Amino acid sequence: MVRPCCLTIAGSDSGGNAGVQADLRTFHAYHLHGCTAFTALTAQHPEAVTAIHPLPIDFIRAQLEAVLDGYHICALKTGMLHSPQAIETIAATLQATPKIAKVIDPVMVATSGARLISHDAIAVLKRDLFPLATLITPNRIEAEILAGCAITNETEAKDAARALYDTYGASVILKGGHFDGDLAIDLLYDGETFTPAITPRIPNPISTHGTGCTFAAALTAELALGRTLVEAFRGAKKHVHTVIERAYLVGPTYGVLGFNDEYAKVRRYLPIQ
Ligand code: PXL
Repeated sequence: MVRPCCLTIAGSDSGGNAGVQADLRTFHAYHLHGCTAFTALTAQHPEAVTAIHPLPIDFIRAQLEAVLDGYHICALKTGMLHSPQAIETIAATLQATPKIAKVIDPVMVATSGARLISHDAIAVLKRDLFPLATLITPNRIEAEILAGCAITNETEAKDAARALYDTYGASVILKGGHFDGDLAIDLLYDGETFTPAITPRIPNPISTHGTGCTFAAALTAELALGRTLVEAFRGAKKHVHTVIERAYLVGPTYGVLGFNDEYAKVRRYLPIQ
């Protein structure tokens, strides 16, 4: 039996909280193998990104070509994509992979406030990559930039999700982690139905750095396991809640998201098509 694999196309976080490091940890929590295509290396800890080293475009392409052929990749995610040229190359390569579910996490700004994508790259993200997406996962700030409108309440959140779906034909999960309040409310729109997923906000968590990457990676793992969008949404939301709850210290003040092995027991691998 060949098991499904996941692929992450994203940046490296030297602190091991976010980026490819968070993605691989998440795939492993689901007992899935993860392939990687690094777009950039970052030097950082939870409070600052101190350097960014974009990888050569040819090398990004080479990584993708190396893994897309021989591994049974059922779902992929993208994270920090950085430059317009990187996005163009990734989109051109992914054109030929219609069977792979694609979670596009439009990463723009790190938790510390550092910009992880250039201004002109956002236009290319919309033009080239969003049309290939199964699912787009902006947080509120990213959704405001992408949809070009303010999101301050549920009606505006629904309008933005609908506008993104109508423009790009991809389902949208609008993450509510950046709203104030006692509840962390995320909203899935699949073109027909709005599905909320709600968890209580965890007070004073030891760490939340990397939750966006972890959520998108959990969605990718769930889709690789053949789950529906709604199942994947609920599963990934629960996963993120649990890893925040289980966050632990890895330095005097820095923490990292914890482990959630719950899904490891559930093995529902699909046969190769
Ligand atoms: O959380 C977004 C993100 C994605 N990818 C990398 C990052 C960050 C945030 O810091 O460093 C590499």
